[in-house]
Amino acid sequence: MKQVRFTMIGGFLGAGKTTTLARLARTYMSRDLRVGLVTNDQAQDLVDTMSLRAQGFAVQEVSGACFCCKFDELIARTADLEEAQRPDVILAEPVGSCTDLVATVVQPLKDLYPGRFRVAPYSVLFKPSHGLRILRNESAGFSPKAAYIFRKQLEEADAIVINRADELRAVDVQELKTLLSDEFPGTPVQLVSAKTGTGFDSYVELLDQDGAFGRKLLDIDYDTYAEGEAELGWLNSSAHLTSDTEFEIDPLLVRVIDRLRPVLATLGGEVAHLKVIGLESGGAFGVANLVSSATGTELSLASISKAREMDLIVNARVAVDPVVLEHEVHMVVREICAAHGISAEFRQSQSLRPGRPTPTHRYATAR
Ligand SMILES: Nc1nc2c(ncn2[C@@H]2O[C@H](COP(=O)(O)OP(=O)(O)OP(=O)(O)O)[C@@H](O)[C@H]2O)c(=O)[nH]1
Ligand SMILES: [Mg+2]
Repeated sequence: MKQVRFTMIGGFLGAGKTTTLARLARTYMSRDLRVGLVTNDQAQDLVDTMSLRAQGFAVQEVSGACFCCKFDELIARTADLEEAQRPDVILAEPVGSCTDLVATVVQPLKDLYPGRFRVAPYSVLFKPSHGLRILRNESAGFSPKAAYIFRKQLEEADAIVINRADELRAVDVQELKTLLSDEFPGTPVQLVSAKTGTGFDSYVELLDQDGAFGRKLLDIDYDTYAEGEAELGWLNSSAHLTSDTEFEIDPLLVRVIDRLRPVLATLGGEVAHLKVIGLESGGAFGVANLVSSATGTELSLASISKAREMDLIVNARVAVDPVVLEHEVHMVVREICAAHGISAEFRQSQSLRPGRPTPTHRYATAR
């Protein structure tokens, strides 16, 4: 097997990892490189996998736990990609509530598979909506334990990549750069927009570097980490929608998020990321997102299509009881569908709080 560049892109829930993976994949493909992607989640029915596949990429997924706890499955899924796609580059997206990835994924990859993978610098995307408040030591809507995870993710990064340059004011960028260099001195900070591509030339250059990367091992308290993760209610639900008359896909997706926003606000649970994909049998698809309680609904990928039959998948990561989350999501989807003469049949639903991470490997010293 040829040696594959393994590039993992970290960052908190909703930071822009999937958008970044898609942009990087297109960049590498335009250089005639073959690319495979690996997604990861605590449960099945991943919006990210479906959205990336619908965009035409070769994607494998590890579901049921994070890469660190399912390391062997990560290796098996990359082997599937290697066999089928012969990729030059594998881009991997870990779960956004996961940290300690250098000790549990990067180091084992380097140590156990030196001939198979050439591991890229580990970059972590910075999510401004929650991150600015966390770095200012203000409440971001989560408990201090979730903020602890957010900080640990940045601490182990070879480079911190501030995302959403298209939205940030110059004054916020300046403040963020100051806060980041005070708290993580010596860590390079870049500014990008995964949406527009701003800053990606330098980002790709950074990811192409080889050297003493992936060596920042954390001193981390797994109790705090586990409790911070378990604060989040996790829901992956899929429904099949049918209607006698055609309905527009995109407004329906936006309506689901718009309606859930006040419902979740009433419950007092901060939204980490709420995403919904509509997949029509002919291949049309759209994605709508909400990345915090303080921001607005985004139609990140528009289908500009109508459907009579469609799969609707909701992935929600919100600081509320997962049973309540499931109930509210199902109610909202049913209500909206009923109002438009659409019948909605829920086929699969998993609601949970992430369990305590028990990594397959954990390196205490860097190789
Ligand atoms: N304005 C703007 N929006 C962005 C940018 N990058 C990502 N987004 C939006 O942010 C939302 C979340 O992006 P994703 O790429 O799904 O984030 P993620 O980190 O993969 O999220 P999880 O997989 O849930 O952890 C989507 O609505 C994206 O369109 C950006 O640079 N600018
Ligand atoms: Mg994602």
